[in-house]
Amino acid sequence: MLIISNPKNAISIALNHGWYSSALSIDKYTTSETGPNPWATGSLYSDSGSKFRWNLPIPSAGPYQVYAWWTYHTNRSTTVPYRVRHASGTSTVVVNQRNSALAGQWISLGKYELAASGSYVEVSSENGQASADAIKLVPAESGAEGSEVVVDNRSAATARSGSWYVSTGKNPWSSDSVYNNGLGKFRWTPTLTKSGSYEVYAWWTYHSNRSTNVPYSVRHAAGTATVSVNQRDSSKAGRWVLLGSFKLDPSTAYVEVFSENGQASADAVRFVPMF
Ligand SMILES: [Ca+2]
Repeated sequence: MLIISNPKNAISIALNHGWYSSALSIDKYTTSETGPNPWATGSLYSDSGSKFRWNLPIPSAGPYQVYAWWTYHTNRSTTVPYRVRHASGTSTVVVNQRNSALAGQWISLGKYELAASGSYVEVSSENGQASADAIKLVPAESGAEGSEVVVDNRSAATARSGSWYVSTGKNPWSSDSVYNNGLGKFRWTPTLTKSGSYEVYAWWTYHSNRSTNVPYSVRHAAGTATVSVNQRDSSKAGRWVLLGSFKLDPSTAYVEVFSENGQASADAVRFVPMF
């Protein structure tokens, strides 16, 4: 895993492979003195109309999970575009940097095939104030140790009871999400290669009819844990929300969501190995 930090930090940090490089261009981004929890020692921000680019020196072409870290401020834009230049073009991922719950941590921008040269990530303040802090790349060869696993509602590795309908909720993971107004449950079963501790995240979509008390249950190595979430809070929808860290056994692990307390959205779940 390599981590490329912003030039303010000067030192870029490499984990695991002892490899590092630094980021390149700054354009009208200034130091954010107040943004809490920067990666390393500081972050940058721009109020409008500027881009910040991290050039990605890729050790070898292939699939990578790309993550961004930014800092929170009340003036941040709620629609900050990150653009990922990958082997087959450029993809834009829009994030809400005014949501303090998402700042100061690694947020996935997705998985991309990256070429050995010319790959970059760019953040833009074209929609208002944007923070530029750090980018992390994790090689994502299938089954490689350290790879995260995402199971979407459209995956074959799901099961359901009750009536689940395609939702109009915005920002689904992948193509769509489903919801249930009656009694039902929806299960995602990951293909994990190794027992160990995983961070388990859920992604759902917002609708004003969603329940404020939607239970997810995580089947872990020692039993089942239930975590209830508020799916009527639009600031928590359309993104990864951490349900917790659990020791998972590949032969038993799954996540379920229940509509027993009112309308529930089922979209995707994500397992990030902590080893
Ligand atoms: Ca989905």
